Amino acid sequence: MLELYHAEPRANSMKPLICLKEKGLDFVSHYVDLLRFEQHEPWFVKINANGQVPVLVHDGAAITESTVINEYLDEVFPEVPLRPADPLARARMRVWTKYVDEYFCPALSMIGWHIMVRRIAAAVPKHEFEKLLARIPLAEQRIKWATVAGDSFPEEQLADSRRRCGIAIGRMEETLKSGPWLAGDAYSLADVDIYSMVDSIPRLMPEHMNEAKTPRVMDWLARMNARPAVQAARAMPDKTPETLRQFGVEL
Ligand SMILES: N[C@@H](CCC(=O)N[C@@H](CS)C(=O)NCC(=O)O)C(=O)O
Repeated sequence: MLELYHAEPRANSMKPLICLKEKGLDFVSHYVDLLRFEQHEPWFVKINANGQVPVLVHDGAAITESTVINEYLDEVFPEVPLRPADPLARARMRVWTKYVDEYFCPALSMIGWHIMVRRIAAAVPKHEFEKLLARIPLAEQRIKWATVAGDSFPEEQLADSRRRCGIAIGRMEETLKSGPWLAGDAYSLADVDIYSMVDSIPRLMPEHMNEAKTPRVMDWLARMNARPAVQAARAMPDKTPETLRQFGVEL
């Protein structure tokens, strides 16, 4: 049996949701409400000691890390392959998924936290927030929550993260000159993983991603949006309150 603990169909939660839908795999969906801080509750920390989504549970065994989850799914359920068979194309796919995790996602996440999570933190009364902070298992996440509950990130860091997002989109535009998908001829986990992040860029940083500047990325985005699996993933529960919906970013 496959179970997925996930939040809204965005960012790291979106990656395995698309992968599962592409493969047509049945799974039990466990929605974790990040805005109610369920990810730090003891029952969830028992499933993922980092207190973060997503987590795949396969026949009782928990697998964390969205990129690893997707590679695991592709290895165990290879019928609809999402990793290129050619070793060179597969290496290119992995360079992209590594790039998402190490470069693009941290930059985008800082912007998302600054814009949206700040508002979530501000809505919690101070004494309650202190208690919530104390139970966050990862020190880095505790610092991130405390930062947005305070003055947020310094402007130089935010500017650098915006710059990095622009670099990432530029790199996609360059890569798409030589093939329809990021790893070449075949649609792969590179597309799934980067789509899950890029999705919010036209809204948050339209200067980096638009028809005039990045036509190939816009075309790729339209092809991604048209995929039934992507549409099915996006149709998963989204409990973002109306007031925060316009930001559409994930924690
Ligand atoms: N490296 C992890 C990162 C997971 C992660 O950052 N999850 C976010 C949602 S996209 C989360 O659970 N945030 C809530 C929090 O840290 O309190 C992965 O790729 O799965």
